[in-house]
Amino acid sequence: MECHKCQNTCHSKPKRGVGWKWWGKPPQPSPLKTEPIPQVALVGTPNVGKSVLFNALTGTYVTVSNYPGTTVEVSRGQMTVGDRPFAVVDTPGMYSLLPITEEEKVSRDLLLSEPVDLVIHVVDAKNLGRMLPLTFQLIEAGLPVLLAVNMIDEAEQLGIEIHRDHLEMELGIPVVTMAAALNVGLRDLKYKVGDYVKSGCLSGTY
Ligand SMILES: Nc1nc2c(ncn2[C@@H]2O[C@H](COP(=O)(O)OP(=O)(O)OP(=O)(O)O)[C@@H](O)[C@H]2O)c(=O)[nH]1
Ligand SMILES: [Mg+2]
Repeated sequence: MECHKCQNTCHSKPKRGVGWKWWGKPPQPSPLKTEPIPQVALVGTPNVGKSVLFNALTGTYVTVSNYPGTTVEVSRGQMTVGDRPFAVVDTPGMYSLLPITEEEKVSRDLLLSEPVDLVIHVVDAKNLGRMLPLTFQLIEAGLPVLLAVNMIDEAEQLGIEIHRDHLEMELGIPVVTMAAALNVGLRDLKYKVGDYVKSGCLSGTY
């Protein structure tokens, strides 16, 4: 007979009535009640600084894997805002929600099939006009969008001014100006993400 204690064949008999009944199911630990981790997706056209921002937000513990059924890589990590963890996903560059390339298709599919609580649309401050059409598409798709106007360092050097308040008013979404490569504006970005969680919707003055 197989021993209930040592899993080996021996002659010790299990004591009945002690602890859980040896012939029944062991007591199951009560499932821990955990809050779901909100997911933030970084999206935008190629070369706007999504991956630099992703690395700055998440640090070193990231996983890189092919999106199911494709050879397109997607990076996933975690960041903490206040004391709350967030899942962060870095999507491949996309110009439109109507995909042409495999990368764009992956980004579109990810946004529409995964539970994404907040989309951070990263744009290049030097080329706002070319990038805002995607912002409108994301908003029209019903996604909660935060606009991260990146590379303000380069825009400033070219004499381009970004009127953040004006953009927020016109678009009706929160806007952050930043230079991810220089760690400028990251705190403001995290603050706005935290606001989103606290209020249940994106908060601000817009
Ligand atoms: N000057 C400046 N350069 C930046 C900033 N953020 C990113 N870059 C640079 O922009 C280039 C592109 O950055 P990535 O993070 O790879 O861009 P991406 O959006 O992930 O590009 P894809 O993965 O191709 O979609 C890199 O050379 C970065 O160093 C910034 O705030 N200021
Ligand atoms: Mg990238």
